[in-house]
Amino acid sequence: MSLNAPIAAIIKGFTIFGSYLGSRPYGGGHINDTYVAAFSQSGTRVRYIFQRINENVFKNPVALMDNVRRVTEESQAKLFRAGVPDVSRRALKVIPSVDGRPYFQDADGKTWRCYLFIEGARTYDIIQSERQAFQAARAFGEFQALVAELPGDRLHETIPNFHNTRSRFDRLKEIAGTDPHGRLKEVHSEWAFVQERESFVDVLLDLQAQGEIPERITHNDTKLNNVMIDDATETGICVIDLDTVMPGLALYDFGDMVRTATSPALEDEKDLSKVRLQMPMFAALVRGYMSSAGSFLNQAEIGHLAFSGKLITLEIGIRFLTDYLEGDVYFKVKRPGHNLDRCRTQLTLVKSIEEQEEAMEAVVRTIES
Ligand code: ADP
Ligand code: GN1
Ligand code: MG
Repeated sequence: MSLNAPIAAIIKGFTIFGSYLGSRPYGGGHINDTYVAAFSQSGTRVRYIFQRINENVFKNPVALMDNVRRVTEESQAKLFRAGVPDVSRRALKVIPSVDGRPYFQDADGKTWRCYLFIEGARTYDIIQSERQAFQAARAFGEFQALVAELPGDRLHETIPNFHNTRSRFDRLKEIAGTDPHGRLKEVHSEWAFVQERESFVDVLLDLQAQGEIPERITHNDTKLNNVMIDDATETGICVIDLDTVMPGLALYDFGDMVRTATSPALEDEKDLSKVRLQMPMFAALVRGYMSSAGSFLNQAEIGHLAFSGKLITLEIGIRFLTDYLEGDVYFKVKRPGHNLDRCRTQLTLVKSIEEQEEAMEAVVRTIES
C-alpha cells in the first residue's frame, strides 16, 4: 500500500487508534472515491474503508450521513437482539470522527466517512451462480426488513425523484431537444428505442398514486456489487453503499437486482451478443427475495416483480444516455463513449427481458404459490 494516497491527510479526523500502514484507491463505483487503509492496532492489522462523498451528486452529505447512521444503528441493534454472531460483518459500522460525528470535513470542506472493512467477503460485478443470485436477493430483502420499522422522522431524500422514471424520461427528452454536445446524431436508434417504451415509465408511479403499492424504506441502488458475499460460506452477509437509502418502492430494489444479476456480461460490455437475461438467475433472485421479503410484500408488488426488472433497466439506460448527451457529467467514465456503451447494454437487456417477460411472470407465479 502507498503511504501517499490522499487519505493520509484525513485519517486523523477519525477515531482510529492505531498506526497508519498505508492506503490505496479501492472498488469500481461510479460515484464516490473509495480507499482502503490499513492500521496496526494492538499488534493486529486492521483495515478501514474511507470514502469522499461526491457532492456533485449528493448535495447534502450531512443529511445523507444522518440517514446512514440511523439505518446502520437500527440494523446492528436488530441483528444483535436476534443473536446473530459477528454483527460487525453483517451491517456497516460507521467510525465516528474525533468530534463524534458520523463524517469528517477536510480543510477543503469535502465530506469523508469511514467504515470498518468487512474482511473475508467480496463484491462481484458479474453474477457467478444461482446460489449467489439467491443470496444477493435474500440479503437485500433482509435489509428492507431490518429497516422497515425505523423509529423517528422520515429519512431524508438524498436525491429527490431518484427513481421517478417519468422525470428521468422527461429529462432525456429535454436534453435530446437541446443536444448540447452534438451527440444526438450518434444515438438515434437508442433514443427511438426509449421513446417506443414511454408508455410503461408511469406504471409503478401510477400504482403508488392509486395506493396499490406502498412507500417503504428501500436501498435504491441494489446493484449486485453493493452486497458483500462471504468467501467461505458464499452467503450474502452485508448490504453496502447506503447513500440512497430513503423512501422508495420495494420494486425499485428488486428491479435493480434483475438489471445487475441476471446477465453474464459487464455493465459496459461492448459485445452486446453477450448481454441477456438468464432465466435460472431470475428464478434464483425471486426465490431469494421472497425468502426474506415475501412476508411483507403485497400482491401488487409480487405481481410486478418481473416488470420491475424491465422498468429499472430501461431507467438506468435512460440515465446513461442522458449523461452521454450531457457530456459525461454524472457517472465516472474511463473512456470516450463509456456512457453510451453502458446505455447500449441496458437497452439490450430490456429487449431480452421483453422477449422472456411472460416466462418470467410464470416463474414468479410458480415460486409464489
Ligand atoms: P460507490 O458508491 O462508489 O459504488 P461503494 O460504497 O459501493 O461505493 O464502495 C465501492 C466498493 O468498495 C464496493 O463495491 C466494495 O467492494 C468495497 N467496499 C465498500 N465498503 C466496504 C466495506 N465496509 N468493507 C469492505 N469493502 C467495502
Ligand atoms: C451508480 O454508486 P454506484 O456505482 O453503486 C448510481 C446508481 C446506478 C449505478 C449504475 C447515486 O451506483 O443509481 O444505478 O451507478 N448511483 C447514484 O451502475 O446515482
Ligand atoms: Mg457501489
